[in-house]
Amino acid sequence: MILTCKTAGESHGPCGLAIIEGLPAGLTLDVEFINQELQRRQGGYGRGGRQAIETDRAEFLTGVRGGTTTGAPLTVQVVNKDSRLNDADKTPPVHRPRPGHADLAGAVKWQTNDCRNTLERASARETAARTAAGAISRCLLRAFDIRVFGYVKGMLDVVAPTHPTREMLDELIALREDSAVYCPDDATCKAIIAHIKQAKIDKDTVGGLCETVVFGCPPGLGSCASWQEKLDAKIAYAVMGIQAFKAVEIGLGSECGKHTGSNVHDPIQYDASQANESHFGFTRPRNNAGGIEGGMTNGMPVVVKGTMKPISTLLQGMDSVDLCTGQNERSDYERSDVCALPAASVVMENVVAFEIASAFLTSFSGTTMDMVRASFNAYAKRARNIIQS
Ligand code: EPS
Repeated sequence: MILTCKTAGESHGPCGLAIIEGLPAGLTLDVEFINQELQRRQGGYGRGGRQAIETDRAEFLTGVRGGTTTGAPLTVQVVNKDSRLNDADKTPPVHRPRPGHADLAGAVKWQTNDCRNTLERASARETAARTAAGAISRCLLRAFDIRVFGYVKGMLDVVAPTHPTREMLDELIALREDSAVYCPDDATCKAIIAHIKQAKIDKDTVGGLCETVVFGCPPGLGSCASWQEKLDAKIAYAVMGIQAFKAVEIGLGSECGKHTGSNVHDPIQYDASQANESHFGFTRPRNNAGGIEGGMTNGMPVVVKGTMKPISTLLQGMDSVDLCTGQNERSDYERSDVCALPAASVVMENVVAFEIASAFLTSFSGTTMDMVRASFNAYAKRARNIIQS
């Protein structure tokens, strides 16, 4: 069965839910880790008042018994403390759509001049459920030594000179934990904080750039056999599905078009002494492909960049139209964040992880973790014998 996730819930409804299908039985969930990811998603400099109200925790409603998956559909719930959707006084109608938000298109789509229903579902609050689902999938990845690292890479005129490696991973995680904006590079971190402060003063907002790197994927996850199975396409779909993301790049990304083939493609090397590594001995001196060729992992780290636009709720408002009168008005303001880029880096890390886990279980399927492991081990053994030395 293919690993899938559906989410439900409104920003100010009772809860967010993720329903995950396709996890094998016998996967032990690290609930502390899952909750840590939820907590990180709530944080980061630039957040607004909502996060002081919420304490996001994963509550397992179905598919888990004694901390271990049963193989049945898993439902995880994240409760909203600021639940007031059915109190009309506390969730007033929104008639002046915010440029950049789903407000206007949703009002037309659902044939109403009140943007409330649209914004409640379009809200980035939904990413709490998706982060929980991603963190759950990472419990599976970690059982196969696949590690995922996400961080804030840049904003406006600054880009961190950070290029994560497996060897640096623990140090990078520690640096990221020390950073108010989840950026392991101190100078970039300071510049980003200054930008967020200025945006707040200007009653404006800022977005930026996130990067996620996945270490330890065996070659062959995803497939070139059909375009729907291409892992880069699936990752792009998932990352573009994060609220406010406007661009996704794998490896060199759009820079590819600025260089010739010999400078873009990564030479192939083989080292039999490294056949027991996750890449089975196939290495590259560089990683412009971002670890994916032909829609499949090639044994190098998977490197994904995502760009988030500035939050569309501006304290200063923007030119808009009142949907009741048709008159030009400033857009409505709802309590919001000046910048949710650090949170978005956590969401991105976890949605990328989910796609990797899905591709992994497609290659190595099994109803139990033991069967998945046996399938993976058999594959790894054969892959190590491709070159008969
Ligand atoms: C959001 C508006 C704010 C954000 C929210 C996304 O919520 P509120 O209107 O309740 O202050 O805080 O993000 C979250 C609640 C979250 O947990 O990430 C929006 O309009 O998208």
